[in-house]
Amino acid sequence: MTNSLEKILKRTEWFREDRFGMFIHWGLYAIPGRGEWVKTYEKMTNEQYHQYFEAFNPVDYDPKAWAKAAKEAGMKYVVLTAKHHDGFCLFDSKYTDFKSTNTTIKRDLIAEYVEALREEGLKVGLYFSLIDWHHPDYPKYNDWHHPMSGVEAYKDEVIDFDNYLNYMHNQVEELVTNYGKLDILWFDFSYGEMTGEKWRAEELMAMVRKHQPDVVIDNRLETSGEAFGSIVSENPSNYSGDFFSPEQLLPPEGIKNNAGQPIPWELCITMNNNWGYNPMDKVYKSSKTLIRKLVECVSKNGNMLLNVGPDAKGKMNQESLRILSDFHLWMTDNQESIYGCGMATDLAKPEWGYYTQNGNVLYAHIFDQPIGPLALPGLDKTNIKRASLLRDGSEIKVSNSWTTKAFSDVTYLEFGGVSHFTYPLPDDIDTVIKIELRQ
Ligand code: FHN
Repeated sequence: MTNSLEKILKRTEWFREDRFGMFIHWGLYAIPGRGEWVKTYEKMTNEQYHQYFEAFNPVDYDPKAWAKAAKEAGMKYVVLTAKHHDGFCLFDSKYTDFKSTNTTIKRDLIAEYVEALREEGLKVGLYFSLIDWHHPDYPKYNDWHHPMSGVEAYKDEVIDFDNYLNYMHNQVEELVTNYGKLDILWFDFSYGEMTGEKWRAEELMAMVRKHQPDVVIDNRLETSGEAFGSIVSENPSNYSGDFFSPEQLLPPEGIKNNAGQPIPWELCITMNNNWGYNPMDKVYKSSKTLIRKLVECVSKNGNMLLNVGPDAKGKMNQESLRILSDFHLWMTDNQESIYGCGMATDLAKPEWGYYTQNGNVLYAHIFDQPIGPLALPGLDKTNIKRASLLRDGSEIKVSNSWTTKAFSDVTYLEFGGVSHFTYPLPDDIDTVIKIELRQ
């Protein structure tokens, strides 16, 4: 088995078309409601954390509703935490009792989730934590992420890490064999010496590729959101992953490998500041900000994976649903400027917003209100076949205003009947002009 940019681009063809997905962080940590790292932040033992296993009974769990919400918002794929760092499995693993089928709800929540996604025609993604704070053979005392890090009782503990890796590999094999075709496998995360072959990543990837040859994988068998890994090298490893996965930070420009070739990447981002449910975290980004970040990602040849953290009952909260509804409104009018689009490689970023492009069609995403006509620096007006407001198809004229005469080498567009008048942008979030080019 070998890897290459060619194979990466082939696997990610649909991924680079779809551009927009939903991340879902959900598990026992929704009960304390203080984020998915609560076990570590509050240094809970397995016994102390077990109270949430006992209490877990998401009576409102309805993956069909989740799938509909994602589809309505214009998302094309969903990635759900099958197991997060706390080690609790939303799936019926035969290798542990710490799973949803042993709780009050007694259901394989992943089985229902993958079925619901497929019913809505959405691509199926599973997140799987390489880290496991529940398993007895995972490092504790010297591991700076573990809840029992630095706890004297674990200082001289002897663990069998290979036994943990067998457990971890076996669970990955359950996920890649028991739930049908998977489109994304989102491993999380490598750190310090815990990377690559420390996970027996070659063996893991050989198994994954045997069962799911086309599944798209992130780069976190080698790193986490803070570094590229070998995906940018001339010879990506077999476990380089198929996309770079920056987290809560938008790359300043598109991502390229060391040979200057664009590589796939996906920004994962929260709506507030927590991945897992946290009702006290009311700091939600505006829909306007999040929609504009999706545009920015696509303008830089990237995807955006927008997170929702459902509550202990299994419901998405009102703040999240409101943002998804705003995405629905904007994507309904403008999805053509997102799906299948990427960077406008022949044009510099305009001062008023961003370009996205798909073949001979350029999309001007106008964030800032122009005064009078809008300048399109670098765009040859003779190359414009037609310009229109994407959402309703109405004509947008190439300007012939007297105010633009001094800049005759610059292409301007005008929005209203009087060419030098200033008209309010039709869409305060992002006014999208479709510009059909002659070549
Ligand atoms: O530790 C996790 C965190 O809880 C969350 O799952 C994010 C999502 O990308 N990944 C890790 C932090 O990088």
